[in-house]
Amino acid sequence: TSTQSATQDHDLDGYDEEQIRLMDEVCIVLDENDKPIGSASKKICHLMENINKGLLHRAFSVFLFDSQNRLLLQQRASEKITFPDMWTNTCCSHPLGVPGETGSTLDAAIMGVKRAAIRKLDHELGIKAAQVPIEKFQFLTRIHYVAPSDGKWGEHEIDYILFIKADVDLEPSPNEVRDTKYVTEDQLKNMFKDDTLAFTPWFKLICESMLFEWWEHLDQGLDKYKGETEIRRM
Ligand code: DMA
Ligand code: MN
Repeated sequence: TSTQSATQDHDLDGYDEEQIRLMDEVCIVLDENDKPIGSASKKICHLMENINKGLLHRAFSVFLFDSQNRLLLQQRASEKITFPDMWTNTCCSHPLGVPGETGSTLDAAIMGVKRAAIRKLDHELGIKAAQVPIEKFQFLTRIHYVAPSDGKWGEHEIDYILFIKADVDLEPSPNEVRDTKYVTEDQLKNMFKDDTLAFTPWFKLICESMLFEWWEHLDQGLDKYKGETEIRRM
């Protein structure tokens, strides 16, 4: 039940202990216009039975490019409760319901997700904050999407898309990340043709819509695309 700590919870039997512990993180619950209306545990937010009733939370997706404009991908660890073993963008997670990471105005929310991104790039990939300074992140847009994972678990998020260009040192956490890979646009397009590989639904949505156009404009600056205020419904 909702009053129970995730570590004592039946829904989570058999999963990795660290991933179970992280299900107690506090996510920001939103209305359809991205206004914070409360908070709920990561576990509550990712159960399809709650998502089917409309429960929506805030998230972010980082796309990190190296100095050669290659995109860093990660393959999610087998231990992940949602979307295990799938290839995806550099790093995804949730800003927490704490003062520095929440925000009601769009500007404050963008600052909040950038702080959360720095926290999770270190936690998942071992990238130190000094290599990803907050002013280097560029906010592109917000994507509202829903995606079931395995029937019981899934996602329903307003996802802030962040780009950053930085050369970084990696030290992935094994129970978060199974593998990493830098790809060019052509290499990523070829990965999509390989049906032994699985991709997360949000990464596919972003690839099928804006990613390649944004990617091609990395060096002209993203001014034309940055800071979109409309939420894209996908
Ligand atoms: C959640 O990512 C965010 C998006 C955009 C799907 P996640 O499942 O990797 O979150 P966490 O790393 O916190 O488990
Ligand atoms: Mn989520």
